[in-house]
Amino acid sequence: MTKSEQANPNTDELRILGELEKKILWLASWTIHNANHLRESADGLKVGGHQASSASLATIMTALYFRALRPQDRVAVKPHASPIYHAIQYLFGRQSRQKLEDFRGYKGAQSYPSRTKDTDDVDFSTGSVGLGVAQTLFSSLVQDYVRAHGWGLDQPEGRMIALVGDAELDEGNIFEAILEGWKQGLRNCWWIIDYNRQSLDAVIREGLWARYEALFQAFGWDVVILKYGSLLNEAFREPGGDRLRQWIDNCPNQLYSALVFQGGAAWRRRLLDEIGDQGSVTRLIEARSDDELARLMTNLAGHDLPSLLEAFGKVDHERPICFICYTIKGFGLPFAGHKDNHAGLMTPAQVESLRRAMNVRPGHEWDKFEGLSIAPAVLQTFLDQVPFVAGQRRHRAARLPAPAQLPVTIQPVMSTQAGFGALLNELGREQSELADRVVTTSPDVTVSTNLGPWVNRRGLFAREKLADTFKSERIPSTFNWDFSPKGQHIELGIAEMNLFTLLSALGLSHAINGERLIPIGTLYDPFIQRGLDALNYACYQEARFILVATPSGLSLAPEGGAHQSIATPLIGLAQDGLAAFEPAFVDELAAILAFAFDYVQRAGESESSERNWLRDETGGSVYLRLSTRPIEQIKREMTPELRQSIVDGAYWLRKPGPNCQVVVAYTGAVAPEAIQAVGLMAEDRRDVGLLAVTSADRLNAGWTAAQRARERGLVHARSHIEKLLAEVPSHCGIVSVLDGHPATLAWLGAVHGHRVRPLGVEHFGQTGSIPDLYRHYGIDANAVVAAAATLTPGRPIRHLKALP
Ligand SMILES: Cc1ncc(C[n+]2csc(CCOP(=O)(O)OP(=O)(O)O)c2C)c(N)n1
Ligand SMILES: [Mg+2]
Repeated sequence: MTKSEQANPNTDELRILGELEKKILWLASWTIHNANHLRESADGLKVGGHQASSASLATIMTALYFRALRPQDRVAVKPHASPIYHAIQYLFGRQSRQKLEDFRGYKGAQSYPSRTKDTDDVDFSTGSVGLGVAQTLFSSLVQDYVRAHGWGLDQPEGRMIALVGDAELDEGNIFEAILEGWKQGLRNCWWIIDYNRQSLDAVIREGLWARYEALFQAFGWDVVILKYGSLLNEAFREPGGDRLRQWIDNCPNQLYSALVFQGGAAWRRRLLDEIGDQGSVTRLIEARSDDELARLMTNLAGHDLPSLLEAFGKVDHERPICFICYTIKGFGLPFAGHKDNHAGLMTPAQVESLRRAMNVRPGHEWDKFEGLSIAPAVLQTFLDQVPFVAGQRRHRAARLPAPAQLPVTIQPVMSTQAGFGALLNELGREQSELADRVVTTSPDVTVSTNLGPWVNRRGLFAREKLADTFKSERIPSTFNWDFSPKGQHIELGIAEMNLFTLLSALGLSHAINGERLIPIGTLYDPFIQRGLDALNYACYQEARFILVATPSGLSLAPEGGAHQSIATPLIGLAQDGLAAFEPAFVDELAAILAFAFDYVQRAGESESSERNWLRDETGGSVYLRLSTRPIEQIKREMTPELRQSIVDGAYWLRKPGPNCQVVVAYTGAVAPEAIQAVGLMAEDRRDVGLLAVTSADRLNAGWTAAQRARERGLVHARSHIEKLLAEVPSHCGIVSVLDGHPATLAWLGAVHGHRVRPLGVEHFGQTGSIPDLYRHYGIDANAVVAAAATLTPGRPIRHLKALP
């Protein structure tokens, strides 16, 4: 086929596409109606369905999926176009009728396209608006990264495409992404804006398209505005057409929407009122019936297959493109254009009339080609030859061998953050496949999170080489800031949302590009909250990465009060798909990082492992909460048993005796305070135990899973924490302590019914030295001893100083 044949389909093909467009609109409407009908009769609840949002994209998605897309392209579909997406996949034979019947129900097709929960080949999940859009941009960058390293060159380059709601563009993360895309030389990315001028609540501001146009152009994107369809363009060429065009161009969004809703007679009245005395334009209007006039006036390019196919087909470059497609929310449905249509559902009578208009007989609603004017065999042959479904779309990549132990030189006094820098430095020195596949990234905190030594060894990534001028000018500097296509660090601007979205894209490379990467992202712990929705999104898509957050808690004392993080350990505990660790010592960190390199690559389907009742075969992402506080390291041999316990979440640093009265359970940087407190109590409380908790998250997850297993009849299921606490006598009290919210460890008492006094941080903001702050917030050795004295009866603990 020549370029122009590709761009312009013949009339037969256009007819087929028109029929398919009708069919997906019907199937999506029926899916929503049917699901609601079933729900309503069962429990009286309606579930919404976003028919209007879906219909808005029906033509664009017809043009894309049935013609313009190639198997290597990846698409983030606007959340509310999910019914249209599933209908398309149903026609391709990749979605079952059962799942459509169960739309929005248990195990049915998902309300919003889901990469993990849907079974019909969703490329990127969407739902929280703005995130899927940015994901496509970062996926383009990751594709470039992979290819620049010489991997995946046997695969064709794909386009990363987002179908974007116009109100979705209010989300700030989109603009953060655009800026980053410009810095990184974005290519092969299309954003197709469904410019229906409606959001959830209302009709949007006038003239937004012009702001979008200027904005995208400013960041190096091509902008293609698709406003009028072929019918309107033809009418504009008729006598009086200019006047009609002027009228539409000036028509406010609200009025246009209202007339769309009201239909042909209202269009005629309004047009004749406003421009009817102007000669030839009157004839242009009068020459059309009400229906024809309504068809003409709603013939926007976003609902005009020839315009869309031409625009998509003629792209012959890799620059990023923003298509602004004028559409009508609810196009083809009775509530088209109505400003309240977002959650609108069709009444049974409206569904009946749509059924009649679509020639669908009762009982044949799910028949693929029911009511279409083209022979089923012809339609099926066409569908079988659609380019999009002609190739493999999901890839797999082999697992890289990860060593059980990572080399590192441990200084006598060291912070976990320094340990992390040293571990990566050693990794960067080695030649191994794993080290070559590691890609680090950081939002302008590369140096302050200790990635500097690694970056010095492995370089920064850019598609074009860029030398460090300080180096070429021979100005001494600790860091070598050379960019090259072989570099392994992607330096980002400060926006944390971009960090998480990039991690999401890097962490899906094995499935999208067929090339495995081991992404490591660093940031300051408190800023996890800045990007939390994007982190959650990355986990929901099952992207795999290692997140290193440092400094954290009060222990960053000199950095100031505003940056103290309290809630992040609870995020670590609660976030699905993310195993959170907070080691105190560098040898623990080495064991955890080695585990993480393997864990992020796992993809087993099996249930909890019987050893610790965690989802260890399934794998996931990893969050390391680290500290800048240098603490005295323990000289010890790392045995396989100790390594396993560290990874499972806890071990006895001092095992309690049979008469134990107090256990101190600590996490992270407060280890010296916990150790000191145990020493201070030793004379006045018997057999004091010291439990090092390296992962409250994994302990808690294992405990929960083991309980559930027992409730299912597996009476011997025991989790790691249950085994650790099994020998602790029931009269013993537990004082838990961490530089984070006390609830992180408070649940330990529920495991075997021990009383717990959880210490931690509930307020923040005070500056000071670490001793000042630990005393102020009550997580120093004195606070631990005071808690133990109150919790456990016995003689006064002599070393307890008066608390200030
Ligand atoms: C982060 C986030 N905030 C709010 C919502 C709720 N919400 C869903 S759709 C929508 C408006 C969408 O408007 P637009 O993007 O123009 O799509 P349309 O409905 O016009 O198809 C809102 C506010 C959401 N899904 N995600
Ligand atoms: Mg909209």
